[in-house]
Order: sequence, then structure tokens, then C-alpha cells
Amino acid sequence: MQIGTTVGEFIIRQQADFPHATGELSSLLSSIELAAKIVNREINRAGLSHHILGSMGQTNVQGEEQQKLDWYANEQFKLALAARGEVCGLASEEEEDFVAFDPLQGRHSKYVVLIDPLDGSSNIDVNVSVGTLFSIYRRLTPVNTPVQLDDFLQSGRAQVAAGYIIYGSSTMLVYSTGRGVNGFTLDPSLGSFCLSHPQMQIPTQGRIYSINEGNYLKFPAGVKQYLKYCQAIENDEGRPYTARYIGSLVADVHRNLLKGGIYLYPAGSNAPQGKLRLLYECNPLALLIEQAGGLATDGQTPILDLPPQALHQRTPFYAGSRDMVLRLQGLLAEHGA
Ligand code: P6P
Repeated sequence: MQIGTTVGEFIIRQQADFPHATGELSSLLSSIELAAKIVNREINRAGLSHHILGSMGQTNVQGEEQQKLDWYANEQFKLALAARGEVCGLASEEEEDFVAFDPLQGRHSKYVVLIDPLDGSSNIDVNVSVGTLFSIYRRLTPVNTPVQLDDFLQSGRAQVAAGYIIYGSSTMLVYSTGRGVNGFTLDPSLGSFCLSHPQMQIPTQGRIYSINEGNYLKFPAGVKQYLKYCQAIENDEGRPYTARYIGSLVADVHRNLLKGGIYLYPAGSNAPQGKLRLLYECNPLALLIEQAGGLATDGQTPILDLPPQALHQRTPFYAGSRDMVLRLQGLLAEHGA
């Protein structure tokens, strides 16, 4: 597919292979594009519009201080996804429970969406890249009935599509519908996301490890052994590796996806189950990473195979280049996860 192809053209050409496609998913994705462009505009001028910077003076369901832009992004994606009728419900990091959309608008809506509308938002005040994460499923319950919690608690393997938007030096939409991973860069002069990274593949080996070493004393023994391996002065595989940790999940994973590397957020005494959320952070990234040839695991089980029990459940998260994740998993098995 030619560089510069817009998302809409890309989907039409992909659907040429799938005549049964109804266009609903492409319409849903274009809702996400629209909301992303609106959020992008506010992020880009956040320093100028003080009503949008800083904290809401309240905490979200996670107990985290809610930024004004968190809430703004949540509302924009909710409005865009509710407007066209393909989506019957939304679960969000910013909402304690799932939100059922007006059944009249989505008479035959067959999708549910889970979203982290603005991950890493505390970085906005210091002009560091942030991201939106989304995960799309077909509902399990019949259309024209009220959406249920079970519609959202599906295995990551059942995702129809997943992706992220990274609001960085450029703004990109990276997503997969299960047929590879493609990256689209926003062309501000056109107001369109245009294909810039077709069929993204993560190198099987990399030299970058991303982890918050401030938590070192709380890491499992296997993680400590892996860091020792990364930092050893050896000639093989380019060790010692390079530590790169932005503290913004989408930015760290995006860099590793392009250059090779591993992102680690272990469980620890400060986060007994890990910090990252399974449904709307780890599952969408795990789909992309696996589709790009990498691995994503909780240390023992592939992320996409973890059984969801609750909307906001957390999990340890290790993801990236295949050989790096396999080595880490071996050390976790040998020394303790
Ligand atoms: P820590 C941001 O709050 C976030 O959810 C991710 O974007 C990021 O990777 C992680 O938390 C950073 O967490 O504990 O290292 O500050």
C-alpha cells in the first residue's frame, strides 16, 4: 500500500479482500481518528489554554490525580464513539463503570470499546509525549439489548482491533485489525492520518530496556537478574544495553516497536499486581506487539490469554522484542517472578 494513503482509503483497499465487511469497523475507526485530532489540538496548545492544563483537583477511579486533559479526552472519545451508532458501550480508565450508549442511536451496534483516553497525562505539563490506547470487541450479548459487563470482560485474543495514538513530535495512529500493524502520521495540512509505517515489525532482538529502576528494591529476583544481564559488559548482542524510560507507556512501547527493545512493569510491593491495566493498556499493546512479531507476557502467561475479571484489573507487563522477552521469562522462571 502506498505511503500517504489515508486510513479510509487503506481500509477500503484492505476490505477489497473481505467483501463481507460492512464498513462499520472503518466508520468506528474514523470516529477514533476524529476524537484524536480534537485531543491533539488541545494538547498542542495546552500551555496557552490554562483551563485545560493541570489537575482537576480530584482523583479518578484509580486514585490517580485527574488532569483536566484526561477528562477532556475522555469526553471527546465518548462523544465521537457514541455519535455514529456502531458502538453500544464504552469502558474507560476515567470511568468507574462502563457507559452504555443510547440504544436508539446504536440500534444495531455490535461493538464495544475500551479506552485509556490519555495515558501518561502528567507528562503534558512538561511537554513529553502522551498517548491514547483503545481496544475494540464485538459485543457478546444480542444487539438491541442492554450492553452487559461481560461484553467488556473478554480475552485479549478476541479483540477485533486495537491501537494507540501517540501525541509526540508528530501525531500517529498505530493499529491492527489482526492483519499486521500499520502506522499513520497526521498531516496537519490535510487534517488526515496518512500511511507512513506500513506493516510494522519489531526486531527480534534490541538494545533498549525500559523500566523504572527507582523501584529496583521491589523487583522480583528474575527481573533483577535480567537487569544484571542487560548491564553486563559483554561483546555479544551489543551489551551493555541502553536504558530508556520516558514514563509514558505509549511512547516507550512505540520506540521499542520501531527500534527493538523491551518494556518492563513488574509487580512489586508498591503495585502488588503491577500498575498497568489489563483491558485498556496491556491488551491493545499486546495485540500490536504480537502482530508485529514480538511477545507480551505477565512473566508466565501471554497477556492476550489472561482471563479478565474486572474492568480495571492490573497485571505485570513485559513486552517487546521476542528474544529479549524470552530471555526475561527464562530468568523469571529460574529466579522467581
Ligand atoms: P511509574 C503513566 O501514569 C503510566 O500509566 C504509563 O504511561 C507509564 O509507563 C507508567 O505509568 C509510569 O509509571 O511508576 O514508572 O511512574
